[in-house]
Amino acid sequence: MAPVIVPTTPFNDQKPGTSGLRKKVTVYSQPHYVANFIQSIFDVMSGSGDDGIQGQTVVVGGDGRFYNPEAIQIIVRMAAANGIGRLLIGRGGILSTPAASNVIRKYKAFGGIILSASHNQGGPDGDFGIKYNTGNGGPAPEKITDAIFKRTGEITEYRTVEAPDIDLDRLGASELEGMTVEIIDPVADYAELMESLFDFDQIRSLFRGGTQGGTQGKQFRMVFDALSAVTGPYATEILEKRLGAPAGTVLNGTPLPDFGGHHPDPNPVHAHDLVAAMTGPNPPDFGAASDGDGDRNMIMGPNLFITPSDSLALLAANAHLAPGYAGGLRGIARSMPTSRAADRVAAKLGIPGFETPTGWKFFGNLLDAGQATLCGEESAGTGSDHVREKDGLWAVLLWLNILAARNQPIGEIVRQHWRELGRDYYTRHDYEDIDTATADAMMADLRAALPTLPGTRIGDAEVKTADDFEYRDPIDGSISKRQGIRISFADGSRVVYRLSGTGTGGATLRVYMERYEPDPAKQDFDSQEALAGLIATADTVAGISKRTGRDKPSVIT
Ligand code: VG1
Ligand code: CO
Repeated sequence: MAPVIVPTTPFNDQKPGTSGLRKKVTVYSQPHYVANFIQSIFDVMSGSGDDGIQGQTVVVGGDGRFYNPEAIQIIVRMAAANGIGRLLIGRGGILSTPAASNVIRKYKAFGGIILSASHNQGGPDGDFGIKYNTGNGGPAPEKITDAIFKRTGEITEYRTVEAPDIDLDRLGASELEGMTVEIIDPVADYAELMESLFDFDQIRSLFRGGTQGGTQGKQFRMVFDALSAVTGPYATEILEKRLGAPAGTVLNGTPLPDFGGHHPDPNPVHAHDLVAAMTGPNPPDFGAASDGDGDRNMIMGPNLFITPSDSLALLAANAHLAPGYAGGLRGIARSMPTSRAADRVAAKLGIPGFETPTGWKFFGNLLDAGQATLCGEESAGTGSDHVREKDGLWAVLLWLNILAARNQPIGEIVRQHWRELGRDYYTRHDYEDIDTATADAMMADLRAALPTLPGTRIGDAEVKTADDFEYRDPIDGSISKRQGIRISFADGSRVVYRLSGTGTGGATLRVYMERYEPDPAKQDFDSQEALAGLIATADTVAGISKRTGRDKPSVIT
Protein backbone atom coordinates (compact mmCIF):
# COMPACT_ATOMS: atom_id res chain seq x y z
CA MET A 1 0.00 0.00 0.00
CA ALA A 2 1.36 3.45 -0.89
CA PRO A 3 2.16 5.90 1.90
CA VAL A 4 -0.47 8.47 2.70
CA ILE A 5 0.69 12.09 2.42
CA VAL A 6 -1.02 14.20 5.07
CA PRO A 7 -0.97 17.99 4.63
CA THR A 8 -0.04 19.89 7.78
CA THR A 9 1.04 23.30 9.01
CA PRO A 10 3.95 24.08 11.36
CA PHE A 11 3.68 24.45 15.13
CA ASN A 12 5.91 27.28 16.27
CA ASP A 13 6.92 25.77 19.61
CA GLN A 14 8.77 22.58 18.69
CA LYS A 15 12.20 23.67 19.89
CA PRO A 16 14.04 20.90 21.77
CA GLY A 17 15.41 22.00 25.16
CA THR A 18 18.10 20.54 27.43
CA SER A 19 16.89 17.03 26.60
CA GLY A 20 14.39 16.71 23.77
CA LEU A 21 11.01 18.33 23.17
CA ARG A 22 8.98 18.37 26.39
CA LYS A 23 5.40 19.56 26.43
CA LYS A 24 2.20 18.90 28.28
CA VAL A 25 0.29 15.83 27.13
CA THR A 26 -2.50 18.22 26.17
CA VAL A 27 -0.11 19.88 23.72
CA TYR A 28 1.30 16.62 22.37
CA SER A 29 -2.13 15.09 21.81
CA GLN A 30 -3.23 17.85 19.42
CA PRO A 31 -3.75 16.46 15.91
CA HIS A 32 -0.47 16.33 13.90
CA TYR A 33 1.72 17.48 16.82
CA VAL A 34 3.69 14.24 17.21
CA ALA A 35 3.61 13.61 13.46
CA ASN A 36 5.08 17.01 12.58
CA PHE A 37 7.98 16.54 14.98
CA ILE A 38 8.70 12.96 13.89
CA GLN A 39 8.55 13.89 10.19
CA SER A 40 10.99 16.73 10.90
CA ILE A 41 13.39 14.22 12.50
CA PHE A 42 13.09 11.86 9.53
CA ASP A 43 13.55 14.73 7.06
CA VAL A 44 16.68 15.97 8.80
CA MET A 45 18.14 12.47 9.11
CA SER A 46 17.24 11.42 5.57
CA GLY A 47 20.57 12.49 4.04
CA SER A 48 21.51 11.46 0.57
CA GLY A 49 22.14 7.89 -0.49
CA ASP A 50 23.66 5.60 2.12
CA ASP A 51 24.14 8.10 4.88
CA GLY A 52 20.43 8.60 5.50
CA ILE A 53 17.98 6.90 7.81
CA GLN A 54 16.13 5.08 4.98
CA GLY A 55 16.56 1.32 5.04
CA GLN A 56 18.23 1.53 8.45
CA THR A 57 17.49 0.18 11.92
CA VAL A 58 15.90 2.61 14.36
CA VAL A 59 15.20 1.98 18.08
CA VAL A 60 11.97 3.18 19.68
CA GLY A 61 11.04 3.08 23.35
CA GLY A 62 9.75 5.25 26.14
CA ASP A 63 9.43 5.43 29.89
CA GLY A 64 5.86 4.11 29.80
CA ARG A 65 4.23 7.34 30.80
CA PHE A 66 0.76 8.41 29.74
CA TYR A 67 0.51 8.79 25.93
CA ASN A 68 3.53 6.50 25.33
CA PRO A 69 1.54 3.79 23.46
CA GLU A 70 -0.37 6.26 21.30
CA ALA A 71 2.80 8.10 20.28
CA ILE A 72 4.57 4.83 19.45
CA GLN A 73 1.78 3.69 17.12
CA ILE A 74 2.03 7.01 15.25
CA ILE A 75 5.82 6.60 14.98
CA VAL A 76 5.56 3.00 13.74
CA ARG A 77 3.24 3.95 10.88
CA MET A 78 5.34 6.97 9.94
CA ALA A 79 8.56 4.93 10.05
CA ALA A 80 7.08 2.46 7.56
CA ALA A 81 5.98 5.29 5.28
CA ASN A 82 9.41 6.94 5.49
CA GLY A 83 11.26 3.82 4.36
CA ILE A 84 12.87 2.82 7.68
CA GLY A 85 14.21 -0.74 7.31
CA ARG A 86 13.72 -2.11 10.79
CA LEU A 87 12.30 -0.85 14.07
CA LEU A 88 13.44 -2.30 17.39
CA ILE A 89 10.86 -1.55 20.06
CA GLY A 90 10.98 -2.42 23.74
CA ARG A 91 8.12 -4.68 24.82
CA GLY A 92 5.08 -2.64 25.75
CA GLY A 93 6.79 0.31 24.10
CA ILE A 94 9.07 0.57 27.11
CA LEU A 95 12.82 1.11 27.30
CA SER A 96 14.67 3.04 29.98
CA THR A 97 16.78 5.81 28.47
CA PRO A 98 20.12 4.06 29.21
CA ALA A 99 18.71 0.74 27.95
CA ALA A 100 17.67 2.45 24.70
CA SER A 101 21.17 3.88 24.35
CA ASN A 102 22.58 0.38 24.82
CA VAL A 103 20.23 -1.15 22.25
CA ILE A 104 21.17 1.52 19.66
CA ARG A 105 24.85 0.73 20.17
CA LYS A 106 24.57 -3.04 20.45
CA TYR A 107 22.49 -3.47 17.28
CA LYS A 108 24.38 -0.71 15.42
CA ALA A 109 21.16 1.16 14.79
CA PHE A 110 21.15 4.39 12.82
CA GLY A 111 19.50 6.16 15.75
CA GLY A 112 16.68 6.02 18.23
CA ILE A 113 13.55 7.84 19.26
CA ILE A 114 13.14 8.01 23.04
CA LEU A 115 9.79 9.02 24.49
CA SER A 116 10.16 10.56 27.90
CA ALA A 117 9.78 13.68 29.96
CA SER A 118 12.09 12.10 32.51
CA HIS A 119 11.57 13.47 36.02
CA ASN A 120 8.56 15.60 35.05
CA GLN A 121 5.12 14.57 36.26
CA GLY A 122 3.06 12.23 34.05
CA GLY A 123 -0.63 11.54 33.45
CA PRO A 124 -3.23 13.25 31.25
CA ASP A 125 -2.31 16.66 32.70
CA GLY A 126 1.36 15.86 33.02
CA ASP A 127 4.26 16.05 30.59
CA PHE A 128 5.41 14.05 27.58
CA GLY A 129 8.61 14.24 25.59
CA ILE A 130 10.38 13.04 22.46
CA LYS A 131 14.12 12.96 21.92
CA TYR A 132 16.25 11.83 18.98
CA ASN A 133 19.47 9.92 19.65
CA THR A 134 22.17 9.31 17.07
CA GLY A 135 24.03 6.11 16.20
CA ASN A 136 26.50 6.50 19.08
CA GLY A 137 23.50 6.01 21.40
CA GLY A 138 23.58 9.56 22.71
CA PRO A 139 21.25 12.56 22.49
CA ALA A 140 21.59 14.37 19.17
CA PRO A 141 24.04 17.28 19.36
CA GLU A 142 22.82 20.86 19.02
CA LYS A 143 23.50 21.13 15.30
CA ILE A 144 20.98 18.32 14.72
CA THR A 145 18.38 19.55 17.23
CA ASP A 146 18.67 23.03 15.69
CA ALA A 147 18.10 21.56 12.22
CA ILE A 148 15.07 19.61 13.48
CA PHE A 149 13.63 22.78 14.99
CA LYS A 150 14.20 24.65 11.74
CA ARG A 151 12.42 21.88 9.84
CA THR A 152 9.40 21.99 12.19
CA GLY A 153 8.92 25.59 11.06
CA GLU A 154 8.80 24.69 7.37
CA ILE A 155 6.89 21.43 7.32
CA THR A 156 3.91 21.18 4.95
CA GLU A 157 3.18 17.44 4.97
CA TYR A 158 4.05 14.16 6.64
CA ARG A 159 4.01 10.55 5.54
CA THR A 160 2.19 7.69 7.19
CA VAL A 161 0.54 4.40 6.23
CA GLU A 162 -2.94 3.15 6.86
CA ALA A 163 -2.49 0.13 9.09
CA PRO A 164 -3.92 -1.22 12.33
CA ASP A 165 -2.00 -0.75 15.60
CA ILE A 166 0.78 -3.26 16.12
CA ASP A 167 0.83 -5.52 19.19
CA LEU A 168 3.54 -4.00 21.37
CA ASP A 169 3.40 -6.81 23.92
CA ARG A 170 4.31 -9.80 21.75
CA LEU A 171 8.05 -10.44 21.49
CA GLY A 172 9.36 -11.21 18.02
CA ALA A 173 9.41 -9.87 14.48
CA SER A 174 6.59 -8.94 12.14
CA GLU A 175 6.29 -6.91 8.97
CA LEU A 176 4.55 -3.66 8.24
CA GLU A 177 4.49 -2.31 4.69
CA GLY A 178 7.96 -3.64 3.94
CA MET A 179 9.46 -2.61 7.31
CA THR A 180 10.48 -5.19 9.93
CA VAL A 181 9.13 -4.50 13.39
CA GLU A 182 10.88 -6.34 16.19
CA ILE A 183 9.57 -6.27 19.74
CA ILE A 184 12.49 -6.93 22.08
CA ASP A 185 12.87 -7.74 25.78
CA PRO A 186 13.66 -4.35 27.32
CA VAL A 187 15.66 -5.71 30.25
CA ALA A 188 17.76 -8.61 28.90
CA ASP A 189 20.42 -6.70 26.91
CA TYR A 190 20.81 -4.14 29.67
CA ALA A 191 21.24 -6.74 32.42
CA GLU A 192 23.87 -8.48 30.31
CA LEU A 193 25.79 -5.21 29.90
CA MET A 194 25.74 -4.64 33.67
CA GLU A 195 27.07 -8.17 34.27
CA SER A 196 29.98 -7.38 31.96
CA LEU A 197 30.97 -4.30 34.00
CA PHE A 198 30.51 -5.35 37.61
CA ASP A 199 31.54 -8.23 39.84
CA PHE A 200 28.14 -9.81 40.36
CA ASP A 201 29.62 -12.62 42.49
CA GLN A 202 31.13 -10.14 44.91
CA ILE A 203 27.88 -8.16 45.15
CA ARG A 204 25.92 -11.41 45.58
CA SER A 205 28.08 -12.36 48.51
CA LEU A 206 27.50 -8.92 50.01
CA PHE A 207 23.75 -9.57 49.98
CA ARG A 208 24.28 -13.11 51.28
CA GLY A 209 26.26 -11.74 54.18
CA GLY A 210 29.50 -13.34 52.97
CA THR A 211 31.15 -9.98 53.40
CA GLN A 212 29.43 -7.68 55.82
CA GLY A 213 29.41 -4.44 53.87
CA GLY A 214 31.01 -2.93 56.91
CA THR A 215 27.99 -3.51 59.10
CA GLN A 216 29.73 -6.15 61.15
CA GLY A 217 27.54 -8.96 62.33
CA LYS A 218 24.43 -8.19 60.34
CA GLN A 219 23.30 -8.77 56.84
CA PHE A 220 23.74 -6.02 54.26
CA ARG A 221 20.41 -4.43 53.45
CA MET A 222 19.41 -1.96 50.77
CA VAL A 223 16.29 -0.29 49.42
CA PHE A 224 15.78 0.92 45.88
CA ASP A 225 12.87 3.25 45.18
CA ALA A 226 11.82 3.01 41.51
CA LEU A 227 9.23 5.77 42.06
CA SER A 228 6.65 3.77 40.04
CA ALA A 229 8.69 4.54 36.95
CA VAL A 230 10.61 2.66 34.29
CA THR A 231 13.47 1.18 36.35
CA GLY A 232 11.20 -1.08 38.42
CA PRO A 233 11.52 -4.14 36.14
CA TYR A 234 15.26 -3.54 35.59
CA ALA A 235 15.95 -3.20 39.32
CA THR A 236 13.84 -6.20 40.25
CA GLU A 237 15.55 -8.39 37.65
CA ILE A 238 19.08 -7.28 38.50
CA LEU A 239 18.98 -6.62 42.25
CA GLU A 240 16.48 -9.20 43.42
CA LYS A 241 16.77 -11.97 40.80
CA ARG A 242 20.39 -11.87 39.64
CA LEU A 243 22.09 -10.46 42.74
CA GLY A 244 19.94 -12.17 45.35
CA ALA A 245 18.74 -9.12 47.29
CA PRO A 246 15.64 -10.12 49.24
CA ALA A 247 12.21 -9.61 47.66
CA GLY A 248 10.92 -6.21 48.70
CA THR A 249 14.30 -4.50 48.21
CA VAL A 250 12.72 -2.66 45.27
CA LEU A 251 10.01 -0.23 46.37
CA ASN A 252 7.37 1.14 43.97
CA GLY A 253 8.64 -1.29 41.33
CA THR A 254 5.63 -1.38 39.01
CA PRO A 255 5.76 1.32 36.31
CA LEU A 256 2.56 3.37 36.24
CA PRO A 257 1.55 5.76 33.42
CA ASP A 258 1.14 8.58 35.96
CA PHE A 259 3.87 7.43 38.40
CA GLY A 260 1.19 7.13 41.06
CA GLY A 261 0.57 10.88 40.79
CA HIS A 262 4.08 11.72 42.04
CA HIS A 263 7.05 13.46 40.46
CA PRO A 264 9.44 10.67 39.42
CA ASP A 265 12.33 12.88 40.47
CA PRO A 266 14.92 11.30 42.75
CA ASN A 267 15.64 14.07 45.21
CA PRO A 268 15.07 14.31 48.95
CA VAL A 269 11.67 15.95 48.38
CA HIS A 270 10.12 13.56 45.86
CA ALA A 271 11.81 10.29 46.87
CA HIS A 272 10.03 10.42 50.23
CA ASP A 273 9.66 6.64 50.64
CA LEU A 274 13.40 6.24 50.24
CA VAL A 275 14.17 9.07 52.64
CA ALA A 276 11.75 7.59 55.19
CA ALA A 277 13.35 4.15 54.87
CA MET A 278 16.89 5.51 55.21
CA THR A 279 16.20 7.80 58.16
CA GLY A 280 15.79 6.80 61.79
CA PRO A 281 17.33 4.39 64.28
CA ASN A 282 18.00 1.27 62.19
CA PRO A 283 18.07 2.11 58.49
CA PRO A 284 19.40 -0.18 55.74
CA ASP A 285 23.06 0.12 54.75
CA PHE A 286 22.44 1.64 51.35
CA GLY A 287 19.55 3.36 49.61
CA ALA A 288 18.97 4.54 46.05
CA ALA A 289 16.29 5.83 43.73
CA SER A 290 15.94 6.49 40.03
CA ASP A 291 13.83 8.81 37.89
CA GLY A 292 11.02 8.52 35.32
CA ASP A 293 13.20 7.24 32.48
CA GLY A 294 15.89 5.54 34.56
CA ASP A 295 18.84 7.77 33.78
CA ARG A 296 19.15 9.54 37.13
CA ASN A 297 20.16 8.19 40.52
CA MET A 298 19.96 9.32 44.10
CA ILE A 299 22.26 7.74 46.65
CA MET A 300 21.81 7.56 50.42
CA GLY A 301 23.66 6.00 53.28
CA PRO A 302 22.06 5.46 56.68
CA ASN A 303 20.84 8.92 57.70
CA LEU A 304 23.03 10.43 55.00
CA PHE A 305 22.15 12.05 51.65
CA ILE A 306 25.09 11.91 49.27
CA THR A 307 24.97 14.79 46.81
CA PRO A 308 25.24 13.77 43.15
CA SER A 309 28.39 15.87 42.90
CA ASP A 310 30.00 13.94 45.76
CA SER A 311 28.70 10.68 44.34
CA LEU A 312 30.44 11.39 41.02
CA ALA A 313 33.71 12.17 42.82
CA LEU A 314 33.49 9.07 45.00
CA LEU A 315 32.61 6.79 42.09
CA ALA A 316 35.54 8.19 40.12
CA ALA A 317 37.93 7.70 43.03
CA ASN A 318 36.85 4.08 43.50
CA ALA A 319 35.81 2.93 40.01
CA HIS A 320 38.95 0.80 39.59
CA LEU A 321 37.45 -1.61 42.13
CA ALA A 322 34.88 -2.72 39.52
CA PRO A 323 36.09 -5.02 36.73
CA GLY A 324 34.78 -2.76 33.96
CA TYR A 325 37.03 0.08 35.15
CA ALA A 326 39.95 -1.89 36.57
CA GLY A 327 42.25 -0.37 33.95
CA GLY A 328 41.61 3.12 35.33
CA LEU A 329 39.83 6.16 33.93
CA ARG A 330 40.84 8.25 30.91
CA GLY A 331 39.24 11.42 32.20
CA ILE A 332 36.30 12.77 34.21
CA ALA A 333 33.73 15.20 32.83
CA ARG A 334 31.18 17.17 34.81
CA SER A 335 28.57 19.71 33.87
CA MET A 336 29.50 23.26 34.80
CA PRO A 337 27.12 23.65 37.79
CA THR A 338 28.29 20.33 39.27
CA SER A 339 30.65 20.83 42.21
CA ARG A 340 34.36 20.72 41.74
CA ALA A 341 34.78 17.61 43.91
CA ALA A 342 35.30 15.54 40.75
CA ASP A 343 38.10 17.86 39.60
CA ARG A 344 39.99 17.10 42.81
CA VAL A 345 39.78 13.39 42.04
CA ALA A 346 40.92 13.95 38.45
CA ALA A 347 43.90 15.94 39.73
CA LYS A 348 44.75 13.23 42.23
CA LEU A 349 44.56 10.54 39.56
CA GLY A 350 46.56 12.68 37.14
CA ILE A 351 43.86 12.54 34.45
CA PRO A 352 42.02 15.35 32.67
CA GLY A 353 38.86 16.90 34.13
CA PHE A 354 36.35 18.51 31.75
CA GLU A 355 33.65 21.12 32.40
CA THR A 356 30.73 21.04 29.96
CA PRO A 357 27.35 22.80 29.71
CA THR A 358 24.31 21.24 31.36
CA GLY A 359 22.76 18.35 29.39
CA TRP A 360 24.13 14.91 28.55
CA LYS A 361 24.49 15.71 24.85
CA PHE A 362 27.66 17.65 25.68
CA PHE A 363 29.45 14.54 26.99
CA GLY A 364 28.98 12.56 23.76
CA ASN A 365 32.04 13.83 21.89
CA LEU A 366 34.36 13.37 24.88
CA LEU A 367 33.12 9.81 25.38
CA ASP A 368 33.32 8.96 21.68
CA ALA A 369 36.87 10.33 21.51
CA GLY A 370 37.91 8.24 24.52
CA GLN A 371 38.86 11.35 26.51
CA ALA A 372 36.43 10.85 29.37
CA THR A 373 35.37 7.59 31.02
CA LEU A 374 33.06 8.90 33.75
CA CYS A 375 30.63 11.82 33.46
CA GLY A 376 28.23 13.41 35.88
CA GLU A 377 25.76 16.17 36.56
CA GLU A 378 24.65 17.69 39.83
CA SER A 379 21.07 16.86 38.86
CA ALA A 380 21.61 13.21 39.84
CA GLY A 381 22.99 12.01 36.54
CA THR A 382 26.07 9.82 36.45
CA GLY A 383 27.33 7.57 33.70
CA SER A 384 30.29 6.21 31.81
CA ASP A 385 31.43 5.24 28.36
CA HIS A 386 29.36 2.00 28.52
CA VAL A 387 26.44 3.89 26.91
CA ARG A 388 25.89 7.50 25.82
CA GLU A 389 23.23 8.47 28.36
CA LYS A 390 23.41 8.87 32.08
CA ASP A 391 22.47 5.66 33.79
CA GLY A 392 20.71 5.41 37.15
CA LEU A 393 20.98 1.71 37.86
CA TRP A 394 24.57 1.61 36.62
CA ALA A 395 25.51 4.16 39.30
CA VAL A 396 23.75 2.07 41.95
CA LEU A 397 25.58 -1.08 40.83
CA LEU A 398 28.93 0.68 40.78
CA TRP A 399 28.29 1.83 44.33
CA LEU A 400 27.33 -1.72 45.33
CA ASN A 401 30.49 -3.08 43.73
CA ILE A 402 32.58 -0.53 45.63
CA LEU A 403 30.83 -1.31 48.93
CA ALA A 404 31.37 -5.02 48.39
CA ALA A 405 35.02 -4.55 47.47
CA ARG A 406 35.86 -2.13 50.28
CA ASN A 407 33.78 -3.89 52.91
CA GLN A 408 33.19 -0.61 54.72
CA PRO A 409 30.02 1.34 55.52
CA ILE A 410 29.20 4.00 52.94
CA GLY A 411 29.26 6.83 55.51
CA GLU A 412 32.81 5.93 56.45
CA ILE A 413 33.89 5.86 52.79
CA VAL A 414 32.40 9.31 52.19
CA ARG A 415 33.94 10.88 55.29
CA GLN A 416 37.33 9.37 54.55
CA HIS A 417 37.13 10.89 51.06
CA TRP A 418 36.36 14.33 52.52
CA ARG A 419 39.21 14.06 55.01
CA GLU A 420 41.62 13.29 52.23
CA LEU A 421 40.46 15.68 49.49
CA GLY A 422 38.26 18.14 51.36
CA ARG A 423 34.49 18.55 51.22
CA ASP A 424 32.66 20.65 48.66
CA TYR A 425 29.53 21.76 50.49
CA TYR A 426 26.89 21.97 47.81
CA THR A 427 23.24 22.83 47.34
CA ARG A 428 20.87 23.66 44.51
CA HIS A 429 17.82 25.87 45.05
CA ASP A 430 15.07 25.71 42.44
CA TYR A 431 12.39 28.37 42.06
CA GLU A 432 9.79 26.61 39.95
CA ASP A 433 7.07 28.07 37.82
CA ILE A 434 8.05 31.70 38.19
CA ASP A 435 6.85 34.28 35.71
CA THR A 436 8.88 33.95 32.49
CA ALA A 437 9.30 37.70 32.00
CA THR A 438 10.54 38.12 35.59
CA ALA A 439 13.04 35.29 35.16
CA ASP A 440 14.30 36.61 31.83
CA ALA A 441 14.70 40.12 33.21
CA MET A 442 16.62 38.81 36.22
CA MET A 443 19.03 36.89 34.00
CA ALA A 444 19.42 39.85 31.63
CA ASP A 445 20.26 42.18 34.53
CA LEU A 446 22.74 39.68 35.93
CA ARG A 447 24.40 39.42 32.53
CA ALA A 448 24.57 43.18 32.22
CA ALA A 449 26.20 43.44 35.66
CA LEU A 450 28.91 40.85 34.99
CA PRO A 451 31.68 43.26 33.92
CA THR A 452 31.23 45.43 37.01
CA LEU A 453 31.05 42.65 39.62
CA PRO A 454 34.69 41.54 40.01
CA GLY A 455 36.32 43.32 42.92
CA THR A 456 33.04 44.38 44.55
CA ARG A 457 32.01 43.22 48.05
CA ILE A 458 28.63 41.72 48.81
CA GLY A 459 28.30 41.35 52.56
CA ASP A 460 31.46 39.52 53.59
CA ALA A 461 32.14 38.14 50.16
CA GLU A 462 34.42 39.62 47.53
CA VAL A 463 33.66 38.78 43.92
CA LYS A 464 36.68 37.45 42.10
CA THR A 465 35.33 36.54 38.66
CA ALA A 466 31.94 36.75 36.97
CA ASP A 467 31.01 35.42 33.53
CA ASP A 468 28.42 33.70 31.38
CA PHE A 469 29.72 30.20 30.70
CA GLU A 470 30.71 29.62 27.10
CA TYR A 471 31.83 26.17 25.98
CA ARG A 472 34.07 25.25 23.14
CA ASP A 473 33.79 21.53 22.44
CA PRO A 474 37.37 20.26 22.48
CA ILE A 475 36.59 17.63 19.84
CA ASP A 476 34.55 19.39 17.15
CA GLY A 477 35.24 23.01 18.10
CA SER A 478 31.54 23.93 18.26
CA ILE A 479 30.70 26.85 20.55
CA SER A 480 27.74 26.97 22.97
CA LYS A 481 27.09 30.35 24.52
CA ARG A 482 25.09 31.59 27.53
CA GLN A 483 25.23 28.32 29.43
CA GLY A 484 24.87 29.80 32.92
CA ILE A 485 26.12 32.72 34.97
CA ARG A 486 29.06 31.94 37.24
CA ILE A 487 30.19 34.14 40.08
CA SER A 488 33.27 33.09 42.03
CA PHE A 489 34.34 34.65 45.29
CA ALA A 490 37.75 35.31 46.77
CA ASP A 491 37.38 32.48 49.31
CA GLY A 492 36.87 29.97 46.47
CA SER A 493 33.10 29.65 46.88
CA ARG A 494 30.84 29.90 43.85
CA VAL A 495 27.27 30.67 42.78
CA VAL A 496 25.80 29.68 39.41
CA TYR A 497 22.46 30.84 38.00
CA ARG A 498 20.66 29.35 35.03
CA LEU A 499 17.16 28.82 33.75
CA SER A 500 15.91 25.28 33.27
CA GLY A 501 15.46 23.97 29.75
CA THR A 502 13.22 21.03 30.61
CA GLY A 503 10.13 22.64 32.15
CA THR A 504 6.75 23.04 30.50
CA GLY A 505 5.15 25.79 32.59
CA GLY A 506 6.58 29.26 33.35
CA ALA A 507 10.29 29.41 34.13
CA THR A 508 12.41 27.57 36.65
CA LEU A 509 15.42 29.38 38.09
CA ARG A 510 18.18 27.12 39.35
CA VAL A 511 20.74 28.55 41.75
CA TYR A 512 23.74 26.36 42.50
CA MET A 513 25.98 27.11 45.46
CA GLU A 514 29.19 25.54 46.70
CA ARG A 515 32.01 26.15 49.14
CA TYR A 516 35.17 24.13 49.68
CA GLU A 517 36.03 23.02 53.20
CA PRO A 518 39.45 21.45 53.62
CA ASP A 519 39.35 21.29 57.44
CA PRO A 520 38.21 17.82 58.61
CA ALA A 521 36.92 19.35 61.84
CA LYS A 522 34.40 21.41 59.83
CA GLN A 523 33.16 18.81 57.37
CA ASP A 524 30.16 17.45 59.20
CA PHE A 525 27.72 20.35 59.12
CA ASP A 526 24.36 20.36 57.42
CA SER A 527 24.96 21.84 53.97
CA GLN A 528 22.22 24.49 54.29
CA GLU A 529 23.88 25.73 57.47
CA ALA A 530 27.36 25.55 56.04
CA LEU A 531 26.23 27.54 52.99
CA ALA A 532 23.90 30.01 54.74
CA GLY A 533 26.16 33.01 54.03
CA LEU A 534 26.53 32.15 50.37
CA ILE A 535 22.79 31.51 49.99
CA ALA A 536 22.10 35.02 51.30
CA THR A 537 24.75 36.50 48.98
CA ALA A 538 23.23 34.70 45.98
CA ASP A 539 19.86 36.24 46.79
CA THR A 540 21.34 39.73 47.14
CA VAL A 541 23.27 39.57 43.87
CA ALA A 542 20.28 38.50 41.76
CA GLY A 543 17.48 40.01 43.84
CA ILE A 544 15.60 36.72 43.77
CA SER A 545 13.22 37.20 46.66
CA LYS A 546 12.56 40.83 45.80
CA ARG A 547 11.77 40.11 42.17
CA THR A 548 9.87 36.84 42.51
CA GLY A 549 8.14 37.51 45.82
CA ARG A 550 9.23 34.05 46.95
CA ASP A 551 10.75 33.81 50.40
CA LYS A 552 12.12 30.33 49.79
CA PRO A 553 12.87 27.98 46.90
CA SER A 554 10.35 25.35 45.75
CA VAL A 555 12.90 22.54 45.96
CA ILE A 556 16.19 22.31 47.80
CA THR A 557 18.63 19.56 46.94
C1 VG1 B 1 17.80 19.18 33.88
C2 VG1 B 1 19.12 19.00 34.61
C3 VG1 B 1 20.20 18.54 33.65
C4 VG1 B 1 19.74 17.26 32.94
C5 VG1 B 1 18.39 17.49 32.28
C6 VG1 B 1 17.84 16.22 31.68
O1 VG1 B 1 17.94 20.19 32.92
O2 VG1 B 1 19.50 20.18 35.24
O3 VG1 B 1 21.38 18.33 34.35
O4 VG1 B 1 20.68 16.87 31.97
O5 VG1 B 1 17.45 17.96 33.24
O6 VG1 B 1 17.75 15.23 32.62
P1 VG1 B 1 17.41 21.69 33.15
O7 VG1 B 1 17.64 22.39 31.85
O8 VG1 B 1 15.98 21.59 33.57
O9 VG1 B 1 18.23 22.22 34.28
V1 VG1 B 1 16.49 14.12 32.54
O10 VG1 B 1 16.80 12.89 33.66
O11 VG1 B 1 15.22 15.17 32.79
O12 VG1 B 1 16.57 13.54 31.02
CO1 CO C 1 15.76 11.27 33.32
